[in-house]
Amino acid sequence: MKICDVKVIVCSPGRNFVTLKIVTDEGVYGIGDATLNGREKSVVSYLEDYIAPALLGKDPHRIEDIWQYFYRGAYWRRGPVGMTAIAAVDTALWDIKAKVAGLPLYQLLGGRSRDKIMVYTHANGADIASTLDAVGKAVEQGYKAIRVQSGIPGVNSTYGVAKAGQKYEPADADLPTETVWSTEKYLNFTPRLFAAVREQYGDDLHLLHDVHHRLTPIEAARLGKALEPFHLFWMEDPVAAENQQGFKLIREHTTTPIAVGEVFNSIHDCQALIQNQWIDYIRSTVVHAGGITQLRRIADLAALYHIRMGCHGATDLSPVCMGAALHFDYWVPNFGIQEHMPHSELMESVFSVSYKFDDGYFTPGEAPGHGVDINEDLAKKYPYKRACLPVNRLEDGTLWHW
Ligand code: CS2
Ligand code: MG
Repeated sequence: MKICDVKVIVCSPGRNFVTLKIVTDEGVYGIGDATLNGREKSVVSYLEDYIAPALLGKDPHRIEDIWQYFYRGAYWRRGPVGMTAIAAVDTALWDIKAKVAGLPLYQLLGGRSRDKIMVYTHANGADIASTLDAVGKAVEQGYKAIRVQSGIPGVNSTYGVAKAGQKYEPADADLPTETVWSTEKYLNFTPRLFAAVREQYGDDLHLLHDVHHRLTPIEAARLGKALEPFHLFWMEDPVAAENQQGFKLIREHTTTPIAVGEVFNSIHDCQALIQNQWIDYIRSTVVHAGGITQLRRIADLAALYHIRMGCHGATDLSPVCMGAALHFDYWVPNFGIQEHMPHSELMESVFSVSYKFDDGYFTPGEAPGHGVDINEDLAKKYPYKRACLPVNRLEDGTLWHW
């Protein structure tokens, strides 16, 4: 079997997605997500100009060798652009292998380790009252785990919170919008938010919270400690992780579980975090962490240190990534939870999916491969539209953590 065609499909059915399609001389094809939010075209170029020509003629069954070829062969290892491109190739090749075997992808990884996959969704609002309503709606939809974010009094735009009447979509403008952040207002407000949620909804719900790298380690330690009475499932991205040692300080002060990793693209980004047991969950997922081939190495390393997986699943990860991640989650022994930010009906008309939601849990479906496909004709109707993530400043204008 040989690879005879490689296509990069860019579309924007409500938001931008980049999809790689690898076609074989036997007619079987596979697809992989290659979306890097706000920087999509860099990955398109990486794939079209450098990877696609080198893939032609290769045996698609040699997934490991092809991964190493592009990782080591580039000379310039790691980085979000290159690793997203490699992830797309890897996902498409696993899709092909599973289709040839006539099996759902999770079977090739070792079969399922659970009956169903717990997911968490987002509940957010402009203030505590509307956030409480949003939590109630998520509970009605069956979710057992909910990420809670709220607008902060005195802060006019909060990342992670939808603008009035709109669905939450962080990449919102042709050029980055600038928002203002106040650490003090946030730290004083957030424990009150979680006290209100526990008061109204009791102790059984799993509650999560995303800090979006806005704090320093000692500030994050204060937040983790203040949130302990509300027993969060996790506190996510408390600080930026370039300095992995920052997590040591947080860890020494609080028992609130810590999750990080959605911006990681390599096992080396989390090596110290894992081996020092400074975290509890790794949030890396298929599209940004080098595909299934590298993600399972991260998971195996994490398992040695009692750390579980909690894959990123925002809407900028396409249904192709979600499908592949759900197969991974079904298999991975040290599974924790999967994020689920639902894609719109329009998005799911361009991408057909086999995965199913039922009462707070997903199953990946039994279709051969990862079970997600793209309708190329429909995709053409929604051309790329540049959309950037916002930039954050403190009240005095200082550019702040992101
Ligand atoms: C967020 C994302 O889902 C999450 O946990 O942090 O909304 C993230 O900001 C976006 O995926 C960025 O592209
Ligand atoms: Mg996050």
